[in-house]
Amino acid sequence: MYEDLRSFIEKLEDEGELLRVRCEVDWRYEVSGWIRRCYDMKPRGPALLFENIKDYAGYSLFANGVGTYRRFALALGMRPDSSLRDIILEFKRRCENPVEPILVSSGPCKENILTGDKVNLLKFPVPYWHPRDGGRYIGTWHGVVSKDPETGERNIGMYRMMVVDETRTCIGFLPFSHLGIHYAKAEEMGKPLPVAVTIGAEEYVPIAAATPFPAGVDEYKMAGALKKAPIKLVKCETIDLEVPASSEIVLEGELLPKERLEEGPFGEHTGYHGGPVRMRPIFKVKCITFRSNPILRGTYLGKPTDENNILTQITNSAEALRMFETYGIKGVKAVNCPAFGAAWLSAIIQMKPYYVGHTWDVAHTFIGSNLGRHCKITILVDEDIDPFDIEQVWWALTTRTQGSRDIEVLRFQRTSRSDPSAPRDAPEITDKVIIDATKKLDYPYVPAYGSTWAPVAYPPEEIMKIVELRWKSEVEGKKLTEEEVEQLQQLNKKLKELESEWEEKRQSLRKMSEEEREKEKHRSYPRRT
Ligand SMILES: Cc1cc2nc3c(=O)[nH]c(=O)nc-3n(C[C@H](O)[C@H](O)[C@H](O)COP(=O)(O)O)c2cc1C
Ligand SMILES: [Mn+2]
Repeated sequence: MYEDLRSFIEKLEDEGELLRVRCEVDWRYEVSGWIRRCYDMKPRGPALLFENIKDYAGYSLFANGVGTYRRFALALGMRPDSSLRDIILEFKRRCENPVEPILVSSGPCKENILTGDKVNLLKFPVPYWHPRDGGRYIGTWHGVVSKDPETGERNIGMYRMMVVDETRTCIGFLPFSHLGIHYAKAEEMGKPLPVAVTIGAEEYVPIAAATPFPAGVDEYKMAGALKKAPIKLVKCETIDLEVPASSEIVLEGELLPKERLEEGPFGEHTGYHGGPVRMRPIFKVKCITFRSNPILRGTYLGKPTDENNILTQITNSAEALRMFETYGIKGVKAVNCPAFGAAWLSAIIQMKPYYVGHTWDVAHTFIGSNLGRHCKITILVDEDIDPFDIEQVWWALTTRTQGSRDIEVLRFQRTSRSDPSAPRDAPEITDKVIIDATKKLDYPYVPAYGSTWAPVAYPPEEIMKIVELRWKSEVEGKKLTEEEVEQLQQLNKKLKELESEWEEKRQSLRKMSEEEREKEKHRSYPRRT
């Protein structure tokens, strides 16, 4: 497990997953161009360490660290070829065992300390990500730390931060985010809210900060769960908050009550400059601490599939499973929030429906949760459909749904303003669609099928096993082992037994009464008289 961002970068380099960009790159839009090129490569390109950013000698910028499933697996210390499904399941399993952080006396993040008029956010190579952005965004892959002013509960969230000037940023948190709740309470008390920002800590921290854990959960504990070891924290210099000792850069300050400034637009997670300029709370920075030769961790957000979409696909799919378990909703087998659909905006839920209406219960629970807050399209599929294989999902959509019965449109649901299709006069409101693409349980039971739904046309298991063995011997020209020869004999024997069963089914299916025959004749070739 990695103690800091630098050891993860080294690991990526060992694995051939890192590109050191040594030529001079402009922080105006060009950094984004390099990252974009890596997103668009097939297969997706490497993580990037920019070592020579124009005007910023001695500073570097790291991006696209977990922009592929391979690198996300490496970040978790898993085998790089782990499947997406396994990464999600491992993520979920780890989250079941939170690990308390520990407080240490000092750490690399204290190597340099700036206070008073030395504070300058533009000391760091903060990119201008898109020409249409409202400013330079220093916070794109980080953790914003705050405490509930009433209860003292700690929260770390990832909310975009636009530099206003040397000592101020806007923070783009939504009102239902946990920072939003802390801030609302502080503002009611008329008090500033102390806030610290950690940039470039070990990747578990920003990953946990971006995961929609329930309110009241300390994300440092969850980062520890992902790390399988405690996150080492140090006290801030000027406020009563703790930050990871390994952070490359730490900003300390406060969110001012009642004051707002223009923030945005920004190239957003939906893939658009979807939202307008917003009036956002102001973060006044009083102190900056940083490692020598700091690495600014950032990410480029834009048209899917960006690094943030990959992250959100994993975090939200895993958290959805935990949420269903916590609520005691049975039957859910897997959840996939596809990265290429901007992760937050759609979900495919694989389940085994036990009763008529079960699918709707599951979908409504998801949409009503913090995870489904932006989810516009929720698709429910059966156990035999792999939710990670969009071809299979498409087949279920085309063959297991009837538009008028299986598609429900919920109107006036909450969302963020980043979706350009939202109504112009009410952009926080969206329609949400549920598509039940499961085999319906309320169809008449067909004894010959043994089910309410048409059987899938696919050769029996035994036949496929026989073909597998014969393929080996006949096509690949390999000699079967004694065990395999024996297996083949057993399979052929089983087939003989099955044949009588199949014949019986065939007969019962084909048996028609005289009345049914007449009816069916007319149905196939209608006659007027
Ligand atoms: C790259 C990135 C940028 C994000 N930007 C924002 C943002 O600007 N505002 C916001 O409310 N959520 C944003 N999110 C989503 C939040 O990080 C996520 O909902 C998280 O759960 C918030 O923490 P909280 O649940 O403790 O409030 C972003 C996520 C990622 C990965
Ligand atoms: Mn939280």
